[in-house]
Amino acid sequence: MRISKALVAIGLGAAIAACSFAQAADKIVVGFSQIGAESEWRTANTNDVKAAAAKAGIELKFSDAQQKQENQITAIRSFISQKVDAIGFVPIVETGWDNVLREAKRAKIPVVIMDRNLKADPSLYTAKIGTDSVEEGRKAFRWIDDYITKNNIKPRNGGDTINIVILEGTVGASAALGRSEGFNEAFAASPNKNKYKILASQTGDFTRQKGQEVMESFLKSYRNDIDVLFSQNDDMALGAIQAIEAAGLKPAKDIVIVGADAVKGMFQAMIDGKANATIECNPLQGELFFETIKKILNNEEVPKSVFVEEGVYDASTAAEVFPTRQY
Ligand code: GYE
Repeated sequence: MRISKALVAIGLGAAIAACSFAQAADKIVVGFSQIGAESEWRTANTNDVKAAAAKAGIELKFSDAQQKQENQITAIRSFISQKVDAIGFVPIVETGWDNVLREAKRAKIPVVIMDRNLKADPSLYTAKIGTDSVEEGRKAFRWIDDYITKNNIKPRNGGDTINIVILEGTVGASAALGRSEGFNEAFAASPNKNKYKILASQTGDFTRQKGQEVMESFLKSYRNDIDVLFSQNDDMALGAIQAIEAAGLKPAKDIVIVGADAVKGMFQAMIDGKANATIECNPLQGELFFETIKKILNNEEVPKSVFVEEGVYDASTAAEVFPTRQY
């Protein structure tokens, strides 16, 4: 009698232990390496990933690389040694990922790329979720061409060409390379191509501070010649607006300003009459990212590459659209 009671107790205890162990083991663990916090867009992306992980019941190991590829590689290696169920990361630049991806593959840990694109053998990652930066670049040039043509805007310096300056994103980042590629492609394809000239194009590293500094230097050389600014993200455009005002010029009037991302700060600038348009880049990728990971871990098929949806917004609708913006 005594023995059997003890056995029951042991059995129960073991069952409870097994159950809580199984529960812990059931929770999917995902390691995620983010680039950093260089822009309003990036902050929205990070917040979205964290919220989506919580909503999906996923344990997220989040690592901030402070804008350094080597920190991302270190983080990914540490996720591999912790034997996480899946790894996600935003490639800060396109190249240099092969070795660490091979290590993840050898450890049989699926990798899902988020936001930016990379150049690596497709067998080294399972899926990619992101934004179509080439298309964003095309949209930017087309918007400018349309606006200049419809409003019959003439070169400020009385010359023959509408002069454009470009603030590029982080050197080597797909979001910068793609936006340049799409912009140049649409430029070359435009029937109005002879009307435009790119005066200067330089990186502002996707930050407000650098955007301001580089715009200051553009204005030093070409104060009276610049007609259009295409900034490859909104943060750099917001920095540039400060430089333009400091130089005694009127943003959005003397210089047409087009950004990319469609963050709230840029909507505010459009409402204030200081910016003209922004090409949307959607940071809300978390839900799809974790859904994809769950499918992969369930051995379901997932598309190799998915682009999230994106629009274009300009000053004419900014005030109306602003309250609906999520980031
Ligand atoms: O445009 C920029 C950010 O990779 C698409 O990175 C993203 C870009 C975005 O810092 O603001």
